[in-house]
Amino acid sequence: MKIKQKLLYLSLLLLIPQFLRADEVTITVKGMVCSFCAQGIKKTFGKNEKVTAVNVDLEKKLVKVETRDGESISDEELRKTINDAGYDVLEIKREKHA
Ligand SMILES: [Cu+2]
Repeated sequence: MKIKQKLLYLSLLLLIPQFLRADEVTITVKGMVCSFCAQGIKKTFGKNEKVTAVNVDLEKKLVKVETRDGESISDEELRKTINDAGYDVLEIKREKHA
């Protein structure tokens, strides 16, 4: 391989994970106490086309939201979604995953 090609190949390898990265956010929700609450929150997030998965842990009051590859969801947007569903956000934890 020529040096130029090598460099191009290398930079592509470095760039790809950036594009494929998605958000994985865990939200602690105040007032979410039963499966109806959980369904309501899931439904509200379901309207967001960036969101690919919503999982609820009722016991721990956690809502875990995952986005499409290359998409991210802001704290503000998360708060708004939870508020629209009728609940309050206590905490937002996020991790990027490939
Ligand atoms: Cu409820």
